[in-house]
Amino acid sequence: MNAPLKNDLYLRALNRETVERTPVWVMRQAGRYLPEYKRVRAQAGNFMNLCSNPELACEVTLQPIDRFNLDAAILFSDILTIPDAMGLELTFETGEGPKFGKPIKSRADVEALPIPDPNDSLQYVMDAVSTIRRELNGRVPLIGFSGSPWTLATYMVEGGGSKDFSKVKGLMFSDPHTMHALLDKNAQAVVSYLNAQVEAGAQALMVFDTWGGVLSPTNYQEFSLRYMQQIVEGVTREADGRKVPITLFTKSGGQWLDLMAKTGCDGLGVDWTIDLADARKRAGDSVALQGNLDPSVLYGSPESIHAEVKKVLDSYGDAPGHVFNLGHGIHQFVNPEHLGVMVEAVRELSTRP
Ligand code: 1CP
Repeated sequence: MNAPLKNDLYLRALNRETVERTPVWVMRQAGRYLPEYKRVRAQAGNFMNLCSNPELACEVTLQPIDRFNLDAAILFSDILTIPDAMGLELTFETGEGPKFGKPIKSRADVEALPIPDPNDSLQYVMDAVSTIRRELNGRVPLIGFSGSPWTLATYMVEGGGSKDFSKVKGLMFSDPHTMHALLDKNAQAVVSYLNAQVEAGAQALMVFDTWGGVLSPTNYQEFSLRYMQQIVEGVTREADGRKVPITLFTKSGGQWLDLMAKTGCDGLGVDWTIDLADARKRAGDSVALQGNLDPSVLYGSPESIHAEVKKVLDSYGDAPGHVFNLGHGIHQFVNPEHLGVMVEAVRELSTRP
């Protein structure tokens, strides 16, 4: 049996309940800006060794919780575990980002892709989830996650990161049928992967659509949003008698928050290119919002960080349903003490009498 939750601010805020103070966590909160992360990463040898060792994955997940008392933990893993389990042969070369040995090149490649059984080739992720949940001992909720079908497809077709998305967009425009077959497989794989994470102990879910914002409005709906909708409809929404909220985050997707809210998700991640007051108007009252401090604010002085945090809190206003976060992942060269300043500012400025 897992321990009862001592701090459920994050879950209550996503449910748009009134909370004593605004909960805060940070995308990529475990990672290279933390010296204690770099030590464990060096011990593991490479990034995938770190992800596939449940004890080490648990250790780095808890590091930012111990250091900053954040209000949610996020599983330490990566969105690219799914394509790796599909046989695309993922490697991370130091300083170079992800690479696939066998990227998707043809219709036949898509047809041959298996939908991985999460309790087989992805069992290491489920072991990390259950280990982290046990070690958290009810301190804060654990967020499970995956990439969106479109964002996964960009890496699978490009063979790694990309600047212009020429291959994946080339496929999308020249052979939309094959593109849809790939996205449908990815969506099925994501649903069973997220459901297995909930089964293993994840208490909330997040879908990272990092590259949805590179699409035109109509193509965003057809090639990204539609498959996130499939995920919202397919995932477990309750476990142990409590709602399992799901948050969708399309980077550069501020103009589509209304459409995203209509999927029936619980929360929307918002980047820093839209004011939270506008974001609320667009998204409506059916969802909570997560965000949206510009990650580069953490390069500024403590005084400027305090002032920028205040602007974000003020732009959301007094209504319930705000989860404080950066508008994208924390940068690797940020001074960790500056994140401490941010977290303290959120606590101080958002505490309600
Ligand atoms: O050498 C290292 O230590 C690798 C750096 C690193 C880390 C710390 C990578 C490689 N992934 C991660 C962890 C990670 N990735 C988490 C852990 C949990 C946490 O937030 O603390 C999460 C949620 C992700 C998700 C992820 N991976 C996304 C979506 C979110 C986002 O930031 O946009 C994406 C796009 C990836 C792909 C990826 N993995 C790693 C890198 C460097 C990249 C980006 C590659 C590119 O530039 O396209």
